[in-house]
Amino acid sequence: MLTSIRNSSVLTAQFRLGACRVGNATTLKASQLFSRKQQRFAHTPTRNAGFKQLTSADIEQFKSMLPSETILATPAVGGSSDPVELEGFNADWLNKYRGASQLVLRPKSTQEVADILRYCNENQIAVVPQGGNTGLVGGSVPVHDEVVLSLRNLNKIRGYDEVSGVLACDAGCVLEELDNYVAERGHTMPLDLGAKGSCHIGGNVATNAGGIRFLRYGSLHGSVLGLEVVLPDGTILDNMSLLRKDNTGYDLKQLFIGSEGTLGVITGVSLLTPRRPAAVNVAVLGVSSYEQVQVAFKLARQRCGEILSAFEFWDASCMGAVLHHHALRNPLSSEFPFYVLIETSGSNKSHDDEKLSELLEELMEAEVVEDGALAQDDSQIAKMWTMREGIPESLGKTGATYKYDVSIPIPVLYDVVGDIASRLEAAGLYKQGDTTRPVKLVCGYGHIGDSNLHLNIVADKFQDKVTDIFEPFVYEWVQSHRGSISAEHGIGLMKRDYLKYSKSSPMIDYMKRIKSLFDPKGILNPYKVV
Ligand code: FAD
Ligand code: 2HG
Ligand code: ZN
Repeated sequence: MLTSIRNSSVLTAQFRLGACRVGNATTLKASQLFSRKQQRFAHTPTRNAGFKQLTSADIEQFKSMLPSETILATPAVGGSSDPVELEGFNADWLNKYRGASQLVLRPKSTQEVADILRYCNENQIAVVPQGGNTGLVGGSVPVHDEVVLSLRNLNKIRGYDEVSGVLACDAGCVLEELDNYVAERGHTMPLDLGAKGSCHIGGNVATNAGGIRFLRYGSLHGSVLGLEVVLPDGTILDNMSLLRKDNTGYDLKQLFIGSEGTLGVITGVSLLTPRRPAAVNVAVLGVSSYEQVQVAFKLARQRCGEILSAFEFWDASCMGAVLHHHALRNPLSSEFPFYVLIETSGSNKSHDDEKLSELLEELMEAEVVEDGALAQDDSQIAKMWTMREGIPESLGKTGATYKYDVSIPIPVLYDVVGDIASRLEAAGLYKQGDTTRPVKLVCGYGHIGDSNLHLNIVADKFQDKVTDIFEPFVYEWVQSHRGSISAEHGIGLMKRDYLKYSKSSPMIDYMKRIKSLFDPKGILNPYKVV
C-alpha cells in the first residue's frame, strides 16, 4: 500500500472546503468584459479601404434573407439594436482584442449562411465567423467593422450511429453538450478543453483545438470524418462523410481544419467518438524540479502507456493563482515548484488501479515525486482537473494575461519561462513577488505529453512597452529550438506577423495562394493568419 500518497479521507476533508468547477467561459467574459479598457496595439492593421461600409440598404437585404430576431444591427447602419448588445461579439475572451462591428448575423441554417456569404462576396463586405468566442489569438472578433457571422443558432445534432460512434452535427453545437449527448450512449468526444462549456465544435475544428485528451485521441485531423463548409461565394461544399476510410483524391476537409475561418464557414461536422472509458483515475503529484517532471513523464509512459490519457503540468505560480481564485485547497502536504496531473483511462478498473499504484509507488521510492494525492471518486477527479483547467481563468482574474502557446522539445520546454522572466527583470518591469511592478507573474503550464507549453505573463494591463520585451524574442527563441509558435491556439491576429518563425516563405506563399483560391476577394476573416 502506498503510504505517501495521501489517502481518501485526508483528500476529502481538504476538498470539502469549497472546490468548484471551472467557470463557463461565457460567464467569466460577461463579468469581466468591460472591467478593463482594451488597448489598441501598435501593430493593429489598418482597415482595408476596399471593403464596403454597411448602409441601411444592406441591412434591408439581410432582413430579406433572415428572420429578424437573428439580426443585431445598430443605428449606425440603419438598425435599431442597442450597441451594448453587440459588445460581447466585438470583444474576445481575454478582453485584449476589440472590434467595432455594427452588425451581427446569427443564421439558423446552412442555406442562410450561404445567402449571407454570397451577398457579402458580391458586395465586398468583410465577415468574421464566430463560434463560442473563446479563441485566444484575436481570431474570432472583428478588427474593424467586419460583419460578425455567429454560428450559435446552428446547433442541432444531425445523427448518431451507436455502433460506429460517428456523430454528425451542426457547427454551432457546444462541445460540452455534445459530450453529454454521446456520454449517454457510452461514448466520449475525442477532445476536451477548459472552454468546453462555451466553445463550439465548429470553432474547435476551425482552430484544430488540442486540449487535454490529445495525448490519447490525437488531432482533429484524425477524428474529423467530414465537414460541410460554405465558401465565401456561397457554394456549399458537402463533404459530410461518415466514413473512416475514403481515399477518393485530395482530402479537402483537412484544409479547413485549423484554417481559423479564413477559407470557409464550417456549418456541419462529422467525427468519430471513441468508447467512453469505464475506469478513470487521476492523481496530482508534487515535484521539485522540471527535470523530475520529465523523469515522471518518461516513467508514466513506460509503466502506463496504454492507459495514460493525460499528463499535464503547471508551476507554483499557476497553483497559487488557481488555489486563490477557485477556493481550492492544495491536496498535497506542502507547496512544490511543479505539479503534475496524471490521468489513466481504461476498461478494467482493478487493472488500471494496480498499474497506476505501481507507477506512483515507483515515483515516490525513486524520489522523483515528493508527495501525491490520488482521487478517490468522481468529485475528487473533477476538483483535481479544476486545478489544471482553472488556470487560464484564474490568471485572467489576476490581471491582463499575455499568452504564448508553443511547442518546444520537452527537455528545454520550461527554459523559456525563466528567460522571459530574466528579460522582464532586466527591464525593471518584473520582480518575483513584487506586485507593484507592471508584470505580476511569469508562469508556465501545459500539455507536457504533447510538448506543449503555455507561457503566460500576467500584467496590470496590455501595453506595447511590455509586449516589446518578449516579442519577437519568444518567437525567435522557439524558432531556434525548431519549435512551433502555435501548438494549439492558432495564429489569428496575434501571430499573423510572426508566422515566418514557424513556416518558410515558400510555405507561406502557398498558404496565400490557397487563401486566394477559396476567397479571391479576401472577405473572410481579413487581417488574420496570412
Ligand atoms: P471562436 O473563438 O469563436 O473562433 C476561433 C476561430 O475559429 C476564429 O478565427 C473564428 O473565425 C473561427 N471559427 C469559429 N467558428 C467557425 C466556423 N464555424 N467556421 C469557420 N471558422 C470558425 N484551445 C486548445 O486548443 N486547447 C485547449 O486546451 C484550450 N483551452 C482553453 C481554455 C480556456 C479557458 C479558453 C478560454 C480557451 C481555450 N482554448 C483552448 C482556446 C479555444 O477555446 C479553442 O481554440 C476553441 O477551439 C475555440 O472555439 P470557439 O467556438 O470558441 O471558436
Ligand atoms: C489550456 O491548456 C488552454 O488550459 C489555455 O490551452 C492555455 O490560456 C492558456 O494559455
Ligand atoms: Zn492548452
